[in-house]
Amino acid sequence: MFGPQDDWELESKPRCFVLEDYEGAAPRWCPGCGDHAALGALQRLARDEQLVPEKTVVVSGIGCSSRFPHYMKTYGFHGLHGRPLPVASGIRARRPDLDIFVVTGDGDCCAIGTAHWIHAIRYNMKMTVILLDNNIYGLTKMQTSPTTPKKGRSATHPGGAPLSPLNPLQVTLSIANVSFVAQSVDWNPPHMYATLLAAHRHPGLAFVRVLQRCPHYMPEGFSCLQQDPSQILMMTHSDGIQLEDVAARLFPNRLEHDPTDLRAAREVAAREDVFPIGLFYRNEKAERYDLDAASGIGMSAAAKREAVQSEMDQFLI
Ligand SMILES: Cc1ncc(C[n+]2csc(CCOP(=O)(O)OP(=O)(O)O)c2C)c(N)n1
Ligand code: SF4
Ligand SMILES: [Mg+2]
Repeated sequence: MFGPQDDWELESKPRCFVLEDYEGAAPRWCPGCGDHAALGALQRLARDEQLVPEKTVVVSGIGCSSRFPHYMKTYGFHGLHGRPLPVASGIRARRPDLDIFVVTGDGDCCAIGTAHWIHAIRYNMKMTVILLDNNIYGLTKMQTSPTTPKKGRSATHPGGAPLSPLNPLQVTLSIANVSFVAQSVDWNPPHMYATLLAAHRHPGLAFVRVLQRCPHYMPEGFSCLQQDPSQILMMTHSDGIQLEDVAARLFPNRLEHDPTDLRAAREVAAREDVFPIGLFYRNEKAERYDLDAASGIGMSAAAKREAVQSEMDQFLI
């Protein structure tokens, strides 16, 4: 006899995801590029949080760092330069069930994408935003970016960048309704992982800047920080980024910082004598535009169509 029988039952087995379930195409970044470490951290996070691959989406703009979606075996959107945040916001507005990660670069986010960055922070829709900041435009071969240090040489400023850099942390912490800001470094995977995990669990837009090495165009980029870890100031707090002792001891220079204190967060972010890492600020009660969008305006699709039609009828000639 053919066809389904009445007594058939479909039992779906619980799924268990392993690292390979998140591994997409083989990365084509240069050897030693910090993007490799960030990719590994995100894949481990996905595995440890058991994110369902078909319910996870990685959105990016354009740049070396923005190649991320190709290397994650999840849904992805490798979009337009500077526009990952509006794309991710659109996805979030209609799909509250998805885990959304945005990967962007210092050019993508802090130059061409600046307006979107500011408004996305204020809208505070749930997503994890990872800014891979290598202080340069990598993909287009070494132009000055907004975060290139003053006097740093580049293809556009061979004599050295004439202006002081923009500080993405200070900018983000000054935007209305900001709800989560943290910083980490690609060369300490446990810290980067713990930071991304805290970001992913945050109920709102979590902004994480990762200092990312670009050995191809910025070979000395962050070498002073790697050689002398005392130049890094690790923020600690019982509500901050939790790190095991074995990883934490690499950062002897510490500061107890309460992540609910926005004014103190801004002061730490402005420091130029050290590079602060850890959680600057977290406010789980900040307003969220995606919750508003999900509840809609209380009208059915048919009622909306009718209302639009009656508005349009006013212009009939
Ligand atoms: C509208 C538009 N303008 C310019 C470009 C050229 N462009 C592509 S990537 C890029 C800079 C990328 O720098 P960043 O975001 O720092 O990424 P990285 O390569 O350093 O990871 C630029 C200017 C483009 N693709 N589209
Ligand atoms: S150019 Fe720099 S940022 Fe781009 S892949 Fe190579 S090392 Fe990474
Ligand atoms: Mg860059």
